[in-house]
Amino acid sequence: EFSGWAQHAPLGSEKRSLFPNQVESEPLQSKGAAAFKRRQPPHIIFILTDDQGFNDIGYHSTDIRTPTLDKLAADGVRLENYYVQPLCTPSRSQLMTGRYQIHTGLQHSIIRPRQPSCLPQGLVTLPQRLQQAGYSTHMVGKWHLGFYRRHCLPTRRGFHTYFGSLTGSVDYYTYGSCDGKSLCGYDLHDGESVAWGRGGKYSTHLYTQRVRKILATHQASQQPIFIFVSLQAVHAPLKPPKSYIYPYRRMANVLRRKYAAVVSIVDEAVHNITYALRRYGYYRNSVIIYSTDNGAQPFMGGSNWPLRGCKGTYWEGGIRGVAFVHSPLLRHKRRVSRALLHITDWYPTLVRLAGGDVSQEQGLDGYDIWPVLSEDRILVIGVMSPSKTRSSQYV
Ligand SMILES: [Ca+2]
Repeated sequence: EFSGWAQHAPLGSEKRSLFPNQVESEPLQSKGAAAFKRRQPPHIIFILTDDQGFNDIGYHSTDIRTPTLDKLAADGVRLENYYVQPLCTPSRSQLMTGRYQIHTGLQHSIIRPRQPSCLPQGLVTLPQRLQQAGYSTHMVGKWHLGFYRRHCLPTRRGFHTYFGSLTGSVDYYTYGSCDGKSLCGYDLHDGESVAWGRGGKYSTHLYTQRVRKILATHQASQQPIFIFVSLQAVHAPLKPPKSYIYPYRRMANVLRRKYAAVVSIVDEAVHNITYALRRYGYYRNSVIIYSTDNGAQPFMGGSNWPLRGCKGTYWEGGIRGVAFVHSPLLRHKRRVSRALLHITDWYPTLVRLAGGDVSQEQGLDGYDIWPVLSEDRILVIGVMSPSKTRSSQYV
């Protein structure tokens, strides 16, 4: 049963639509329980970039241009006090489970290609919960949560389909991935098979093409969809096509020039994804979340200015992430949120939006922040009681 937004709607407000942005096309029925007409939960598009720094998005930066991201953020809610982990694997494990990395066992560093480790089997994942809620779930891009056994693969951890790379620092064209200099391999996978012969195309373009295909073939009105677009951009090795570097040709720092081009390609990708969302009938009932996985590496052209530190550190530059939410379903849009938010919050938030219930889940670290995002409410977290039950309320 869908209870996501309705739960936070003011009581006795039949005169005001629960879903103000959709009232024109689909008016709610006027009497009694019928007013709470059950609707399809929203389509969820989660775009995660890799190593994008605080200063690496148009609305923060003076040298990088991201008109699409800027507009989506301006029309949605910009998250200016949002935290992630300083590295890929810990951050991604938190996103998938709603738990701090100390609880996923992935607190140390990234999972290296030869390391027999992965996201623990016993932890339920966000896409598994969304599948339970009736979603069609898809992942495109970088996994980096281990693959040493088949049960570690994205398709065994809640995704109906998967297309992407299982490791990090993969080449954007050849999909070659190395663990030191002694061991290299081809890392582009479709489902549980190696996607031989699919390389050669720049990954952000290849992944966008896949997302577009998923959106074009799925029936938006029949079933809610969750797509985790986990771009390998803007992580090194930076090899953007030359045409994207040209607009930044006057930038003195050559690394930064390439980096800016890689960010611009992400901007274009998000433009194409949102265009497809509109074209294929998803947009009006969608939630788009954009987030980095950790701070930038300045030695690779990224910038976390004005924050101190970088990727791999617990300074603000390593863990304060760029992020925003864009959705026609947000009640209070076009604003900047300075609420203290965390990457573990997406799990309970999205499960609730999907109509699921997290109240019985033990050990969750994240909180449902939809009322914070949508209605600008404040989440007050209580002191843990001796029974370790968590208390929280929205004011
Ligand atoms: Ca990363």
